[in-house]
Amino acid sequence: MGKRLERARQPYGKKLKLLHTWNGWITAVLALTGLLLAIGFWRAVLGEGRVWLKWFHTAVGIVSVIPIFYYFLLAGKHWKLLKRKPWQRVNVMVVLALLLGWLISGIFLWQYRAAGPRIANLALTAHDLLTWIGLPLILYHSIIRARWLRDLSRRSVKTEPEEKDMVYTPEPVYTRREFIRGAIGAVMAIVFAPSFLQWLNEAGNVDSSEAMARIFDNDKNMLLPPPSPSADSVLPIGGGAKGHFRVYTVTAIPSFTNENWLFTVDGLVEKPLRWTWEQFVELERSVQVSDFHCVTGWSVYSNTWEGIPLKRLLALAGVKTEARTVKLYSADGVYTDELNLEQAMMDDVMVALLHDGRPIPSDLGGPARLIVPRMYAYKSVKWLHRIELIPGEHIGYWEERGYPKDAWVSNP
Ligand SMILES: Nc1nc2c(c(=O)[nH]1)N[C@H]1C(S)=C(S)[C@@H](COP(=O)(O)O)O[C@H]1N2
Ligand SMILES: [Mo]
Repeated sequence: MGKRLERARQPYGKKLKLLHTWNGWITAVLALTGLLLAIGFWRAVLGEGRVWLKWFHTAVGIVSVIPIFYYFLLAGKHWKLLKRKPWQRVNVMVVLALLLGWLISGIFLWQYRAAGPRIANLALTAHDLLTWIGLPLILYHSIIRARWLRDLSRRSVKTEPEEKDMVYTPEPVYTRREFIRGAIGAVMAIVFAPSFLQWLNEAGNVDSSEAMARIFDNDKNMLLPPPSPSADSVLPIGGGAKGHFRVYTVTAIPSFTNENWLFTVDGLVEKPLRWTWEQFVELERSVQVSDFHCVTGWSVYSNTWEGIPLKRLLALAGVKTEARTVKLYSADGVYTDELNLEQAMMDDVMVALLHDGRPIPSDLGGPARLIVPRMYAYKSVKWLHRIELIPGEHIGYWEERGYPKDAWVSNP
């Protein structure tokens, strides 16, 4: 009887151990890459590498379905072995719930277009929340796990009968191991708390004036005179933006002065145009309210943008009939994107100078950035300084690196 049980349990113990090792490594890779993607500091360091890291993170996430699936299969059997260890049961439950939560929210983030921005926003919030809460728990779990897994594999090669094997040996109330666990928990809290607070701040619908005051500190531009907001912008008519911009860039954040900033419209136009900052702020501006969606799952709603509609600039320059594409250049010297003429003529495509009544700061693409409300934000070129009309096609920076050429937000 004992022999048979032993034989039956041995492969199971081995399998579970192997699964744990695999799952541990996969979770570690996902956690590491996920943290690099989520923390603004690392995003800035990564630049272009961010998008490759995102694909890698997504691919590993998809592969992780296999061990998670097996985990659930084995969890049932495993359950009996933990009969007298309620905390380890809780532990296993929490880990399974976390893995499932990450998996489901991750699938929505991966399929962000089908999901639409609202669901992608929720999925990103859940994914981040699970990370900030779950990662410390998972690390804590891996310490406990190491212990019972050791016990388990020892048990499965023992020859004693099961009853004796399962005897519960009480431990001192406060063991050295528990002390170590507690200490590690405290260190984790210290490491994660600042990031968690930052995330809370970004995810919450921060009061816009406060948010802008904070963002305003990030303005390294020194362009004079500042654009003075119109009455609609000061209000602002959108009621203040809801959400928080995550700063994206593929270069160091550029900054400008009146000396090194110029805005040009050239290529296939009747009349090439060129403005200094002093001239550019004199152009007539409009105000519009629109939402802003990034493909990574975050949005900022009800932005009041003030700027010059792109179609007005194109009309001033006079587009030649051979022109097919409007190529957009960032003054960072690297980032470009494009719109076809029909898209560029949409009323709400704007070269924006102000957001909620304040000059757009340098980290968010100021002094002038494009806004294409009906498309994902990778079309909204930051530090826009040149518009060229070209006869052929152009493939934008992110499109060249795997983003879809069709950037329409289908169900905002
Ligand atoms: N020059 C430049 N423009 C850019 C990008 C960039 O990296 N460089 N990122 C794009 C992407 S993917 C998004 S989501 C938005 C982000 O705008 P924000 O950094 O102001 O939040 O800018 C877009 N425009
Ligand atoms: Mo984006």
